Amino acid sequence: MRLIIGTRTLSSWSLRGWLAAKQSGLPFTTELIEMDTPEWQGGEAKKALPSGKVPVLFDGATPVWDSLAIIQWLADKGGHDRYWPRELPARALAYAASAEMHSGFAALRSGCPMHLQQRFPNFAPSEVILADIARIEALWTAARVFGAETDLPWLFGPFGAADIMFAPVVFRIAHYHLPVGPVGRAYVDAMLAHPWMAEWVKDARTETLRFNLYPIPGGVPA
Ligand SMILES: N[C@@H](CCC(=O)N[C@@H](CS)C(=O)NCC(=O)O)C(=O)O
Repeated sequence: MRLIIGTRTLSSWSLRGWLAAKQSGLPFTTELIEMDTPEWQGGEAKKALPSGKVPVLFDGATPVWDSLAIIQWLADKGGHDRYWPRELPARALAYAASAEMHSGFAALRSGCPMHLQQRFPNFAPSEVILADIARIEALWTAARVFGAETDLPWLFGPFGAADIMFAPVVFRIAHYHLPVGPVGRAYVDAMLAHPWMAEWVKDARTETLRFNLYPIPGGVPA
């Protein structure tokens, strides 16, 4: 399998696709497209992707695009238990929370873009960003009722699809110094220490961003 991603520093959706591929336990290669270039919009690289966006997983000649579809494809191949809780009430919450993350939280996304080479110590979150964070922490708290039945720190116990979907939020909370309560803090700390998250950050910090509008004003090196 080949996974097409964007720059690790900026592409939050690519992080999800990559974590999903890692979680499958199946062999895959990663190919990075630099989207912060003048050639990207309207260029051949974009046209070669079904939706013009990353991540895309090519399983042989079959393309699967969009992070949630990639998770589902890999769950079909590698086993749903690798991604989704086995107990039905937990599974229902994991599906719903992941879908809510996939389609929601616009204020947090646009107000706090993922940037793994910068931190924003003086960032002042708006009311709508704080409301997004409160809702996310409520979802995490509900998930941890199930997760706490295990010795594992991930949302539903074993690392899975919901953790993959919320992974970029963890970086946003850490880099923009967003306020969270004890449940959120413990989860953020656990995720930041996860070896795959650390590997992604390490690789991100080697990237040179050439053409985009970054660095974001107010940021200091991470
Ligand atoms: N819903 C999609 C979102 C994918 C997405 O928006 N990817 C961004 C990068 S993080 C992209 O490829 N943008 C390039 C463009 O729009 O030109 C998913 O879940 O994968």
